[in-house]
Amino acid sequence: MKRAFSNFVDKISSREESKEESKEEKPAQVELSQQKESRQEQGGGKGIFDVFRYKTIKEDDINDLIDELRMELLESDVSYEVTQRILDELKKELIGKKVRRSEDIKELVRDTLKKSLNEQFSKIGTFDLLENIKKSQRPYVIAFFGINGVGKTTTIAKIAYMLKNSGFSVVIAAADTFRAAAQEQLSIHAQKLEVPIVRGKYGGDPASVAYDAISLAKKKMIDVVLIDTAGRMHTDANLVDELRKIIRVAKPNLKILVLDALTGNDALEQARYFESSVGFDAIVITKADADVKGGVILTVSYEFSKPIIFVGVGQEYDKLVKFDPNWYVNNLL
Ligand SMILES: Nc1nc2c(ncn2[C@@H]2O[C@H](COP(=O)(O)OP(=O)(O)OP(=O)(O)O)[C@@H](O)[C@H]2O)c(=O)[nH]1
Ligand SMILES: [Mg+2]
Repeated sequence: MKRAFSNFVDKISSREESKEESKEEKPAQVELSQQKESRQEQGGGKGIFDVFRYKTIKEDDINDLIDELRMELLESDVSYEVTQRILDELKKELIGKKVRRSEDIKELVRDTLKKSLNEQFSKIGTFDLLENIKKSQRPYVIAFFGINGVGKTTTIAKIAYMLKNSGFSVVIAAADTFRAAAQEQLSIHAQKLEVPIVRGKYGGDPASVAYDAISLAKKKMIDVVLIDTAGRMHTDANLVDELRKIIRVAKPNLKILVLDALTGNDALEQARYFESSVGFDAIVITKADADVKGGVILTVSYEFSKPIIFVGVGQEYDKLVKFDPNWYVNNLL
């Protein structure tokens, strides 16, 4: 299995070219197979020779290939449960299917899997942040949360940069009043990005920081409020209550869960925990530039059916890309 995320940045740039190529190739292939099919039909239709041309896939024909895929998905950090679910569905779809004897079963199995993963991502749908902001009332409020160190603050800075470049005005709410240096860290970003920031006092009430930033946005007609929050886990009971309060007070248009690609299957536990405590609307996956396999994307997509809107691919402000399911599936398999 290819490593989905390695060389992420390089692949992003070559992606458009390969898309163009495949666009040009496909119609020819489809045409060819259609011609072949109609020729076969003319030469006897569904006659007695069908048995020589077609066969029905049996479990034994695909068991080894399914085992191979199981290893690959698990090695890519897709969770065990999701791997089982995906492969059970794949088996159901393939067993009993009538295929040409000449058909390459290995290729068919992979293509069928790719198709069903793509269908899952289409079912979830994509989320266009800029479009969503455009059609919503102002200010548009986004709250970011996740466990310690996943990249919340960096992602906020990247999104502030992107929004500014797209012509939106932004204010950042530094509602992490828990970690000593959090306020300063965000102030440095705000200064570099030249966006206003509402700061809180160390140990102060983070919900009131969010409230003040929203009030400022209303007063100054600022388009978007980005709320940074302290990293927290389920063991931090006080911090969880505090996050609930921030959400209650800020009533964000969008609640973004930030997950670190490097955490692999732990990300699933984190997502479950945040879903049960405050709920979330969308996901950002960070640190995809590290040499990770990226199965976490498949796992959380199957478990939560929430869109992954961005993927962090580096520390700089411009290292945030839209998640492209098609590209991801093609690189995972
Ligand atoms: N390589 C890489 N590093 C990242 C990415 N996103 C964040 N980081 C780094 O991850 C580290 C932690 O990032 P922060 O943004 O401070 O994380 P946080 O979630 O706000 O952390 P806490 O506030 O302590 O919970 C920093 O060194 C960031 O530069 C990314 O997409 N790629
Ligand atoms: Mg932070």
